[in-house]
Amino acid sequence: MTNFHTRLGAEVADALRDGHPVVALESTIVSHGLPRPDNLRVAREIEQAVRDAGAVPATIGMVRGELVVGLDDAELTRLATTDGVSKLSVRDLAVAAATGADGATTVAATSAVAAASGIGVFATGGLGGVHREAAQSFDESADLVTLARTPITVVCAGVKSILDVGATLERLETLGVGVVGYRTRRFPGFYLTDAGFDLDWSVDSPEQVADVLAAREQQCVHDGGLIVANPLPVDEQLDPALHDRTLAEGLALLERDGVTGKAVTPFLLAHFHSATDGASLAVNVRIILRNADLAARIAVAAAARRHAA
Ligand code: PSU
Ligand code: MN
Repeated sequence: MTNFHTRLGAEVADALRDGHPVVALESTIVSHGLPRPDNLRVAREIEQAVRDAGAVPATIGMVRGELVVGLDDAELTRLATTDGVSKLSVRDLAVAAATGADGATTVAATSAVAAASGIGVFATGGLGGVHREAAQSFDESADLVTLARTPITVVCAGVKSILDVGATLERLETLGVGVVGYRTRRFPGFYLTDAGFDLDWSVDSPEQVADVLAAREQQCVHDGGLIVANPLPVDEQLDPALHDRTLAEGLALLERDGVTGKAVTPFLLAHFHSATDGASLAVNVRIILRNADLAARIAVAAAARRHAA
């Protein structure tokens, strides 16, 4: 009989047992969000950024039906370089396992698997959210509802600027997902430093985020997710004029080609990467590396707090 239990990578298993800091990383960014061949190099750099800040990386994905927390380099390479890797949200995990699929986990699936494995901090680029035209298409990422019921801290540069950011913030409020800016009271727009919306809260240090997590745990009231929104410095963002032009083109192409559902996000990201001659790719990589570093420092602060308690 096939065993469908999640497998922890050896290093991740040791770290979790010993209470050392661990940071979850998603694989959809690698398989569907970044172009080959850069994607594999970047996947390794993200893991290195986590290590450099003192935590153990746990990239999550599915290999031949086995759900793995802490992919090894061969497994990471497989998801980054082979065709036919599925984009897996939470609802897909069991079906993909039973059918022996290779799959990459989205923010939603990565959050759920990480939390179920005892990992509290997760780094990604930008969250999914409410798509433009969602009033007609109903296209809202499962990232939002999953974060409403999953106790995980997600470090990200806001939600992808291809989305309806205002509507996404409203949905996060309704769903009870915490949102704090990291050293800012403006919500970042992924490629852009500022998406044009105020935030109620900002935190100043990894230690302060660790305090938030401890408070939440001790209060036992809110068991949903916390978004730590970490904006790019203004001089590192994508040129806003180039951004707006590229987005308008991408949205027109989406309509022309009739792209819908889970293909929308990868389609728009790929359009950005090709239409900006790699400028958006460089920005995307910067975003992820910065978030991996901050997430690791939060995990380190949270582990130190637990040990002191
Ligand atoms: N952020 C990135 N690149 C990505 C994604 C996020 O910088 O590729 C992925 C994440 O896995 C996220 C998914 O969960 O896009 C959202 O897809 P959808 O809109 O179909 O839910
Ligand atoms: Mn969608």
